[in-house]
Amino acid sequence: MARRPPPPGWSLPDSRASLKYSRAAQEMNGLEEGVEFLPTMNPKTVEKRGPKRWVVVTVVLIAIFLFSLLVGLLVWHFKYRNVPVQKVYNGHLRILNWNFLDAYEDSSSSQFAMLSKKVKSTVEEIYRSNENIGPYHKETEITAFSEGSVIAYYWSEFMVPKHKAEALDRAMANKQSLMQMLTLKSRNPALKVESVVAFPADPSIVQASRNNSCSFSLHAKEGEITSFTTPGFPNSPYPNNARCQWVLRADADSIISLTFKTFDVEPCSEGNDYIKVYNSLSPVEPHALVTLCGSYPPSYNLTFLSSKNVMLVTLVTNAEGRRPGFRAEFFQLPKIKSCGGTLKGTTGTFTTPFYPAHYPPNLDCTWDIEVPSNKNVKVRFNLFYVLEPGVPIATCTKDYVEVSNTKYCGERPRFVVASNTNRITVQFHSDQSYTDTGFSAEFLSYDSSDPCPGRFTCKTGRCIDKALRCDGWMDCSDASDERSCNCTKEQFRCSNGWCKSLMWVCDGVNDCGDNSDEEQCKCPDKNLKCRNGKCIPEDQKCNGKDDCGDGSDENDCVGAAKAVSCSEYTYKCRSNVCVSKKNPECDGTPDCADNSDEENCDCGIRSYSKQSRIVGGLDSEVGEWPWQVSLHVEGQGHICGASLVSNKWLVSAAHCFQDEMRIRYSDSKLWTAFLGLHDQSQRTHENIQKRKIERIITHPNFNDFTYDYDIAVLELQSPVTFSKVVRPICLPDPTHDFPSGKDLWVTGWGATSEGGSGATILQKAEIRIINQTQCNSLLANQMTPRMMCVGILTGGIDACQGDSGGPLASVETSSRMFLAGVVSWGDGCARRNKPGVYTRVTHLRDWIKQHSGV
Ligand code: 4AZ
Repeated sequence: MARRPPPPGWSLPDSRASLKYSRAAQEMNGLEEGVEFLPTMNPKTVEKRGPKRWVVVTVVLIAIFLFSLLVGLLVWHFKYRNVPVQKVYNGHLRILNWNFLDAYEDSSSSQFAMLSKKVKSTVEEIYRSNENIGPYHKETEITAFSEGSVIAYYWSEFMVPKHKAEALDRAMANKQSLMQMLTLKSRNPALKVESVVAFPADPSIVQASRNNSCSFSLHAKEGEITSFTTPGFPNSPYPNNARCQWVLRADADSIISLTFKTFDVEPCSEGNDYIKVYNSLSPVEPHALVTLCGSYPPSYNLTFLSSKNVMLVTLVTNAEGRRPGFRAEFFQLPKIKSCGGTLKGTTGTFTTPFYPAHYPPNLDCTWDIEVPSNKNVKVRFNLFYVLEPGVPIATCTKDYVEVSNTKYCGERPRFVVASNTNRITVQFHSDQSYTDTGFSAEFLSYDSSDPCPGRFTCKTGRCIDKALRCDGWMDCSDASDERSCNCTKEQFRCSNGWCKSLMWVCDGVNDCGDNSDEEQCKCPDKNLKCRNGKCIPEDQKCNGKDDCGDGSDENDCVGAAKAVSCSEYTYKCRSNVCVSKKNPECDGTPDCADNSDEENCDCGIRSYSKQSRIVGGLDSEVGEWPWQVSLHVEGQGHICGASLVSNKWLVSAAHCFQDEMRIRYSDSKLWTAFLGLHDQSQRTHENIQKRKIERIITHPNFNDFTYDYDIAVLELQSPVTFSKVVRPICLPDPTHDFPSGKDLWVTGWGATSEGGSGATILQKAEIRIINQTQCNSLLANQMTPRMMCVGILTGGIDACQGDSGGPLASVETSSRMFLAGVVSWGDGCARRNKPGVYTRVTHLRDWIKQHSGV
């Protein structure tokens, strides 16, 4: 750290300091000289004539010290302790002896002015009567009224010395004391008020409410949908440094349903723009329903309900980063009188009110479920989203579902709660803030002696196929199907007692969970395992020499990528220099001296930031996979998938273009590519770009018996325009490593079950790369180096007929997506131990480049 020069007047413990000191010493010598002139015969007289020298010095020093202390204290008191701070509170109170008039909705009406004056003086009276509040009150403004009898909303501004701020906070937070003040002090109140509450608020709201240029008030019309947008939407972005608010109202005894139809604000991050919806006309945290930021695809459910006839939407923006904003719609609904009820029968379904919209706040529902008396009952929650920000799922202190004395909250995968009688009660509680999608559940009756006839009963109550017991896969969510198992000859016993297929041993994937299936295949201590399995001493890694023989010890070196000798696994820059870093393409860091690894990187980015979850299974969101192409044949509709890799070129599977008896699929004129498509039943949407195919180039080595070299490139007749829903995926370098165990995404409109029909909405599934050797043994040695196995070996998730040609996408660093594979073939679909087979793009990368130039 650099040293600052001392300020003028400072003394240093150096020669200058000693000079100063000696001058003082000289002065003292002067005093001593004077003493020398006094008569010395009577020493007492000499003493009486003045205090001793040290007494004088001490007194002077003490005086200086006390004076400085006093000055310091005064400065501290006036400058710091007493410095006034601004405090703002938002509050509301209920007026009991008043009737609501429609004119109260209009803040410029005389009726509004009259009632606000009264409320203001009542609020001021409350404040005056408290010594911790009254002296600091500066201003109160009534912002709105709503029904009930009349609820008044206001903000109050205070200027309070710093040391009194905490006392003010405490006094304002004390509901009882605010009320007491009113009842005790006000002898003849014109307004009978109750429920006076106030919460600390952002001082900028005072500024915003004074300048109401971005303040809107809307009342729902019976049977009509009202829409509103951020200023300028969709033609221009919303303003910077804005505080906007929309007051939404409905008729008395109604509630509001609000839906954001389009939503695109700054990405979520501290200090960035956000939108908040309140179940009140007061923007206070305890009544916040949701805070929204980032962008949402139009298909995402952004519907929120109020508990009363008011709602407030606020927009807070910062100094930079303007986005389009939102378009929202709202309408009124009758207030729900009750929810829940009695459900009888052997089976049935029930959901939280308005599911899958966010349930309303302040709600309690009870379902009393009863099945025939000779049966027991269980409840299966198929979808469960009861999450409040910041609430631990262990406590469920806010919104929750209660069944058999256990509270459930948060986001939970499908779960079952069973009763050992024929009755069960499900209670749902939502508090006044933050709501979620809720749940969708079913109840089922079962035989108490045999809860899962012919099947295995998990400890959770779920029934699974008996064959799934001790098969090495966790099928019960509590793993009860894999406990107390005797491993078979084909299985390996993990250290934690699980039995796993012998095939999974030493495959580079921690299948046991405790890594015991991989431990024994490790290289000796201080050795490194090469990709080809060879063990080499650790110090040979990144030494610039290919010690493994496959270059894998030189292709992932820490620090700046250094130039190394080229091998099968090292990335080659355009200058033909090879660098040591693994997968350096488009990772945001220039690794080649000529920057060639960061060129042509406008690819692999999705327009919609992926939200934390997908409601309703495996449907994709609009714009989630902007490189996905649907290839149609005239008169037949969707036949295959493909991936957009530039504005003119697609990558697909060669087998899609093989002629059949009556149809010449190799004829490019037959095909039409749909880009930006989401729903096969809506192919005329303005976002969709439709192109004819100019030419189809299939790999000359494609073998239609083995499906080796299953790749094709297709040229579009005219280029597409990149948009939110049309964008290319990145093509990986031939040296790009997609390791076994990595999770990838496959997408398509193919069949949703083996032999079933195709999907209407683009589907997505997350699947895992499977070790090539294992895969070869699972698929009867049909694998070639141009193929890779990707799937979930428990079955149930896979590509299927109609997905062929489509992308297998991998999220790489810098969150770009790369085309790892092309859907090619499989032994049926989603069968256990039968993963899907994909064309390995890295092995055919040079061929793609050669024919498409991409
Ligand atoms: C097909 O027929 C197909 N399970 C594609 C992928 C898979 C199976 C069949 C993988 O297009």
